Amino acid sequence: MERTLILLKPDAVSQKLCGKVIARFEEAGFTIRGCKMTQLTPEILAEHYAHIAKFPFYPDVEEFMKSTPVIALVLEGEGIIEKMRGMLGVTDCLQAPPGTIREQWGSKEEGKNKMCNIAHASDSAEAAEVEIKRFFASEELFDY
Ligand code: FUP
Repeated sequence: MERTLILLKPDAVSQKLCGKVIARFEEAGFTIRGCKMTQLTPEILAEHYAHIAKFPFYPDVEEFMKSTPVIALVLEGEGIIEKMRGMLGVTDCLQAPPGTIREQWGSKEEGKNKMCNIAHASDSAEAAEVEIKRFFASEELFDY
């Protein structure tokens, strides 16, 4: 069993799409191990997005990701990291395949199409371990 860290981004929260997105995860058979709403800060974003901090679009990403609280989830399932990235589609919502979450609900507006893409998901098992620890204390994760 594998775990991944999901962030439902401000575009999902403000468009009231969180329930629909979480329903897709549950329909796929994934188990919710942790769930919270949290306001991201510049400090946690600088950690989470260290790999893009050098790019000129980073200030826009920071501003967007702070614009409303986000919903953080830890989900579990067999091969969930690959399956989840398949369900979301690629970063650019204009390139995301039909039927994916980003194609269905992400922004198709030029300049927002790579940023307002509904959800973050960990891109490897190593990243998931670090990201889960970043957002959840051990007592906030549940085996049941
Ligand atoms: P992803 O793994 O799909 O979240 O994508 P990345 O780690 O490559 O990108 C991190 C964040 O930067 C995403 F929220 C989208 C944003 N981004 C842009 O805004 N513009 C770009 O050209 C690339 C990424």
